[in-house]
Amino acid sequence: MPAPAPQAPGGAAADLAQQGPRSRELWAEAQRLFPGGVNSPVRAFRAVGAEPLFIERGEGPYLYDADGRRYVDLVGSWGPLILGHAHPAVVAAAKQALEKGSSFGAPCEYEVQLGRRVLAAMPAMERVRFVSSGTEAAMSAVRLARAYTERDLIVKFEGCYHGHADALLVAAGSGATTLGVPTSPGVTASLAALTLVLPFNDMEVFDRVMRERGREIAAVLVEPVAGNMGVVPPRFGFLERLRRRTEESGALLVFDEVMTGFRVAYGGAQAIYDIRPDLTILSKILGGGFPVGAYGGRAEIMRRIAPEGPVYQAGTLSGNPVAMAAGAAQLTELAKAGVYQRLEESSARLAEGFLDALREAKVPAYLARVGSMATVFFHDGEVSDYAQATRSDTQAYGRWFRALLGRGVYLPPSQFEAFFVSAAHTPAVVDEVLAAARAAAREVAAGGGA
Ligand code: KE4
Repeated sequence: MPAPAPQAPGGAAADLAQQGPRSRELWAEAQRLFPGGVNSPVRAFRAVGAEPLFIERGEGPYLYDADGRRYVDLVGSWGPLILGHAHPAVVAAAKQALEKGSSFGAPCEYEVQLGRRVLAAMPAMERVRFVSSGTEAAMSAVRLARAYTERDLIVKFEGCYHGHADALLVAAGSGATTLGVPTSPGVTASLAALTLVLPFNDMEVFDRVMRERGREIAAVLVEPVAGNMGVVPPRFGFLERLRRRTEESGALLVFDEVMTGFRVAYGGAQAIYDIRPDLTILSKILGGGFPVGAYGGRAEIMRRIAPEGPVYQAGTLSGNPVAMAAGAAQLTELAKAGVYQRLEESSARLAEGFLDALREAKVPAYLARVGSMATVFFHDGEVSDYAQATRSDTQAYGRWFRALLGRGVYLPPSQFEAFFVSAAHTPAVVDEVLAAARAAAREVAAGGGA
């Protein structure tokens, strides 16, 4: 186990939650270079009353910031690092590919190696197309669904996030909710009017809309386990209802498994809930930490995609050899026996330990978890939809975030995100986190927090 980085003098909680000198220096320059100083909004830590740490390297379950301080990472780059940072098999595969060239803009064997693994993992995907991000995959799937059904309307659910394509940035979760702009300026009213936003987990409303407008609907998009309002699992029967009503109406059911794919099970949420979607969107774990997205589904639908069909979609770095090699190596490791069992055990212990610590400190909290993705909501009682999620105490979450960061544990900087446990989070690492959590919970209860 790597030696712990030098803690702040006296190990005072507050110090590790503050930027060190090198992060401070880089942050000053970054704010002169990038909007808000970042290249993706949620990283700016605005929702948690702190300033971001610049990360220099990751190793297994740990992140090391630019000042050499060590943190247990529960973000995992927002999901991709399910094996932990710099896993030897992933690094070796990426290095080997890179030494033969970084990009060819031509078919390569690595694409076949990753494509083969994706179709074997998710039988509902008979054809797949690789792209470079989850956003690109989602926007392409929407275009394909509209072309295939010759309909315009799409349905999404409040609090679900499918990337930042205009058609989908309506009542979105993740950073859009975190920053309070669920429907972004710049998305034209005419385009937003083609996106119907329904309450997640509400079958009555869904039934009514499908009865009234089902024949106009091209696709129903859903995160089968919502992760972008915090983790909100589907109510019993909800996904089956989406499947049934879309089949009845001729709309396509599109599972956005960017977060859940290879996370909640090797076969994704569609495996654990036993639903065959018409199209699936993937990213994150698929790329082993490199920019990879994918969309795929029934062959008769996917045949509409150029050059086989008329629906245009293209990408210079789609199927990039280095990214494909890293993704294939990560999936190869994940397919080995026992990986998901160990992930389940460590995730259950860590999440329950968080909840016990907060209960002991008499802080109202609700835990939602599916496999190794989870959220602690600072909410008194169940959270099963967006309205409940957004009634959480985000100030308390900020105190929890800062109190844990100050003790060397790096949580997602938003109440409306999932935290992720990796295969590198051994029992000893989980113990480290839970020791910090017990102290942090007392700090939250006292209304403190650095
Ligand atoms: P990207 O375009 O960020 O690769 O993927 C968009 C996306 C699509 N679908 C789901 C279910 C997703 O969770 C995401 C992206 N997730 C966020 C975090 N929840 C990415 C973090 C960020 O925006 O910086």
